[in-house]
Amino acid sequence: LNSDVSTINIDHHMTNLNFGAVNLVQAERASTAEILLQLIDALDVQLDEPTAICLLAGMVTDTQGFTTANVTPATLEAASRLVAAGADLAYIANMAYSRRSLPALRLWGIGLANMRLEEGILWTTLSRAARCAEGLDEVTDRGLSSLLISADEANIAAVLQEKPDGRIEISLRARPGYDVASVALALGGGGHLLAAGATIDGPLDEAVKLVIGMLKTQVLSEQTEVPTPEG
Ligand SMILES: [Mn+2]
Repeated sequence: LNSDVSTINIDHHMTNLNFGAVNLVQAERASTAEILLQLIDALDVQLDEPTAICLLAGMVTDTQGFTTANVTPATLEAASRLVAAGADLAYIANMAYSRRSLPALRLWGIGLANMRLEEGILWTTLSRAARCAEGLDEVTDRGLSSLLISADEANIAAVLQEKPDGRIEISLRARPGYDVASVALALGGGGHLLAAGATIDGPLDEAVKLVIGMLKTQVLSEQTEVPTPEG
C-alpha cells in the first residue's frame, strides 16, 4: 500500500489487529457486508440493485448461506432489505455454493483421496502439480475444508494448498467447542473460532508438519477446558 494513503479498515473478524488509520471492526456482526450496509445508511447513500447484489453475495459467502452461529435477526433483516432492493438470494446462494468447474471437482477428488485423520484432525493437501494437471493454476476454490469438517470423526479440518508462488494457503474449520482462529492468528492469518485461514511459506511438507503440530497442541489444550460456544 502507498504510505501516503490512509487505510480505512472495515471488518468483522475478531482477530483483526486494527491496523487502519480508521477502524470500523464489529466482531459481533456475521458479515462485513452487514457493516457496509450500516455505513451506506449512515452516509445516506442510495441502495441500488448492483450494490444490493454485491452486499448480499458478501453476506451469503461470509455466513455460509446464513448457517453460521453468529447470524442474528439483524443479519436477516439486512438481507431482507437487500432482497427487496433487487438482489436474487436463490441465484447468489446457488452460484456461491452449488456451482463449480469439473476440474475443480476432480481436484477435490484428489484431496479427498489423500485425507488423513489424526487425533480428530482431518486434513489433506493439494499440490500445485495436482492443480496444474487439472488445468488449474490459481487457488480459487476454498470449499473443500467445509466438506471435510462435515465428517463425523472430525473436530478440526485443514486443507493446505500450494499456491503458484510456492506459498501455502491454509483453510481451517472447527466443530463448535473448538477454535481454529488462534492457530490462524499465530500463523499470521485470522478469522473466526470455527472458520479461519492463513498463508505461510512452503514447502508443502514443512507446512504440514508445522500446522498439524500446532492443531494437535490446540486440540489437546481444548480437551482440558470447558468448550465455549462460538462468539
Ligand atoms: Mn468472515
